[in-house]
Amino acid sequence: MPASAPSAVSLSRYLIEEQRAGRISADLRQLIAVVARACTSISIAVSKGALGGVLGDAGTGNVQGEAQKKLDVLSNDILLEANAWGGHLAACASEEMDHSQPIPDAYPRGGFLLLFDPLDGSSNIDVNVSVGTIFSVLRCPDGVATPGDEHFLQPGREQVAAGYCIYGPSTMLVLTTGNGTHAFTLDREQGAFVLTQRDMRIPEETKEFAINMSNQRHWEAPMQAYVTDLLAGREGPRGKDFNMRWIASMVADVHRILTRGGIFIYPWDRKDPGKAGKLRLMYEANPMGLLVEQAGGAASTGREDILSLRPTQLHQRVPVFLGSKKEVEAAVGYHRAHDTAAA
Ligand code: AHM
Ligand code: MG
Repeated sequence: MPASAPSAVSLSRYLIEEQRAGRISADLRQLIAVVARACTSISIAVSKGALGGVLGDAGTGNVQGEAQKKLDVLSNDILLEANAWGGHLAACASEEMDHSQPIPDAYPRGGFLLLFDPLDGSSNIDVNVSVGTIFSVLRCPDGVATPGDEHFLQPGREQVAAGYCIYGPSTMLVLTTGNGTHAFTLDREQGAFVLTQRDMRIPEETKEFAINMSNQRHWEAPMQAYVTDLLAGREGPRGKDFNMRWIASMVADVHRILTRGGIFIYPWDRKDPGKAGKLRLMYEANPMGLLVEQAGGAASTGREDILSLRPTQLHQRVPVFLGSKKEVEAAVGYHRAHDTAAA
């Protein structure tokens, strides 16, 4: 290595420098370090595949009525156990648990609330496609000794940190503490995350969209109109050809968008009209929304900014449009035009 080459910046060093600059507290730094360690353990379990005996269904269901995979349950346990005793957290909530759990009485409670989807995209585990962990950190309201679900119901703008860890060909942690979105790659030999992309930026414009097209017939009118125009390509009103990608693993689709731009959409549909969408606000849309906004992109329900929504339930679902800013604005424009004409 030439003498002038900068030495690698580990996640620990990055976090300490953020703390020294007064942008994060020591407690938040330690909390993120614990989450990153738990993600390293999940990465090891995921990468063992069939050899680890962890593939397949756990034979249980979660609060959303979805079958749990063994790795969903294992990842949830790893995150809970790692975060129980550090003293930085007051409570945890997870896609895999009906209600939030306060830190057990045996341990000191800290000032933060942690939400996570321990293994997002878990239907992809058995086919060896990238999956990931998504997390969001909120402050525990002052004076609350034993937090309950209601204390988690804060708008996404209140997040003090958000991130995901993607278990793909390499394991990467993508993190924001409100000062840009940064990517760290796991050095498996050293067991440490190394900063590999500072300040990720999503191009404002894109020619790539991500959506599960098989739901098309269930979408509402403005979604039909928007996607019809994307598919019309160069000859249509958008005047350019679009490409489509759908991994069915939000972490992998969002990682692609943070890397090269695009729009990710999971809209409301009529398949299950009682549900506001498929994805969950508190531990999927909000953390991804903050990461994307911090990288210069946008996150919307099609009608409102995701990060401004006032949550009403821990496991609330929400339509999601996120990624390249101008493309999200275009999709929002179709909804606005439709709603105005209908008014
Ligand atoms: P999960 O949290 O139960 O894994 O579900 C969320 C996943 C996302 O990762 C992905 O974007 C979406 O579900 C895929 O849904 P579909 O199978 O309808 O395409
Ligand atoms: Mg999930």
